[in-house]
Amino acid sequence: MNIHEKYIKRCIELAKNGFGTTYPNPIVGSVIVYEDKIIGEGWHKKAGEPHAEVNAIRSVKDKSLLKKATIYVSLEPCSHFGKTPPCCDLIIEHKIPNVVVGTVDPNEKVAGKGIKKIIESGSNVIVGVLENECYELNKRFFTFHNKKRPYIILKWAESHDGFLAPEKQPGQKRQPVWITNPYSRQLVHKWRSEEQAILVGTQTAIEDNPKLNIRDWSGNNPVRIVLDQSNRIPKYSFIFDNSVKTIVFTKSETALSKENTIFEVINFNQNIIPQILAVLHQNQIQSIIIEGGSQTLQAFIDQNIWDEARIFTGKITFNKGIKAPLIEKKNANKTYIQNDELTHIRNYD
Ligand code: AOF
Ligand code: ZN
Repeated sequence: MNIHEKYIKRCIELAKNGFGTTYPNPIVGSVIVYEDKIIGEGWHKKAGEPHAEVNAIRSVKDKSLLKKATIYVSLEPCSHFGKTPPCCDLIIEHKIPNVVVGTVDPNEKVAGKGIKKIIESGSNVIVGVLENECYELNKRFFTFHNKKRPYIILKWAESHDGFLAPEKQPGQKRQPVWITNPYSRQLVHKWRSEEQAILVGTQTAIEDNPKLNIRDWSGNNPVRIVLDQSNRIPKYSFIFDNSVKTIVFTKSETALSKENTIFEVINFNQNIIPQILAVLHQNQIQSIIIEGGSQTLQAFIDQNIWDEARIFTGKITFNKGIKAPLIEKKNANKTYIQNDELTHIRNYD
C-alpha cells in the first residue's frame, strides 16, 4: 500500500461514520496531511450539513499549514451550490497545493467539474486512488446516478434441497415454515433498515401477508413496494395498513391513492421491471431489497437487473415445493450464521 492509498483508506474509514444518515448524499471522508502527518480529518455527517472537506479543513488548528498540505477525499470535491457551497472553491481559497481523490462524483451537477476547477487553479490533482473501494463505499449512490435506477439487492432463504417453501396440501392455506434461524432473521431486519425500499410480488403479498417493516432492528422502515396487477391483494393486508409509505404497482386506472399508500399505474403488457425502476428513480429511491417470491426474483435475475444477491440456505429439506430462483453463483462469498449458510453474490455486469 503506497502513501496515497494509506490516506484514502483513512478517508474511507471516516466516511463510514456517516452510514445511514447522509441520504440522499453519499458518505465521504477527508484527511489533510502535512509532512506525512494527519493535521485534519472530517466526514460528511448529514445531508444539508457541511461536506467532508469542510469539516476536515475546519479541524486544522494551524490554517497556515494548508498552503503546504495535501487534502485527501474519497469522492471528488463538489463544484455546485447545493444545500452547501462548492468544496472545490474552499480548497482553492485555502490554496491547498495537492489534492488526492478516490473517485469522480457521478452526480451530473459535479461529474469532473470539481476536479477541473482545482486543476485550473494550479493545484496538483491525483484521481483514482483505491477507486474500486471508494465506488463500493457508495454503491447505492453510484448505481442511482450512473444507471438511473436503485441499487438492487435480491434476498431469499432456501431449503437444503433448493425450495423456498414446501408443497401446499390441496385445499389448504400455505403454512409459513421458517428456513433460517432467529439470528439470520434479525440480520434481515438490519438489512431492511439499510435500504430505502423493499419489494415483494403479488403472490408473496397474498400468501404471506408480510409486514415488510423492521421489527427486530432500529432505524428507518423502507418504503414498501408491491406488485398488484389486478388488485388481488386483500385490502385488510398489513401492506395496506398505512403505517409505512407504500407504493402499489397496478394496471387499474380506478385505484385511488391515499395517505401513505400510493397506486402507480403501469403497463403490464410490457416489461414491467424498467417501468417500476423508472418510478423508483423519480421517487429518489437509491436502493431496494427484493424479498420474493420466486417469480419476481427470477424476473430480475433473467433480465440481469440486479446488483447483489444474499441467499440463506438452511438445514431443512422439503423434497417438493416452490423452487428457489436459479442464479449463477460467480463472485460468491460464503459465511455462516450458526447453521445457516449465507451466500453473497455481487453482480458487476
Ligand atoms: C463533496 N463532499 O462530503 C459530499 C459530496 O446538497 P449538497 O450541497 O449537500 O450537495 C450534495 C451533493 O454533493 C451530492 O449529491 C454529491 O454529488 C456531493 N457530495 N461532495 O465534495 C462531500 N457528501
Ligand atoms: Zn462538497
